[in-house]
Amino acid sequence: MSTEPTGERLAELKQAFAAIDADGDGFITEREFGERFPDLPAEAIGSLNRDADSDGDGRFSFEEFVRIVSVD
Ligand SMILES: [Ca+2]
Ligand SMILES: [Ca+2]
Repeated sequence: MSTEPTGERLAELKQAFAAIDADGDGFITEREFGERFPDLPAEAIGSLNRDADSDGDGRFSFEEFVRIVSVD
C-alpha cells in the first residue's frame, strides 16, 4: 500500500496542513492541533503524537501529517 498522495489530494493536504499550522513555520505543534480541534481530547492528540511523530521532535512535519491522515 502506498501512502504517497499525489496531485489534488496532495494540494488538499497542504491546505489542511497550512490551516492548522497557525504560525506558518511548517510544523504543527500539539498546541496548534488543540487550537484547531478544541473538541479533540488531549489524550487523542497525545496518542497521535506518539504514533505519528516518527522523528520524536514533538511536532508534526508535513510528511508526518500526511502519514496521520493517510492511515485508515
Ligand atoms: Ca506551527
Ligand atoms: Ca516530528
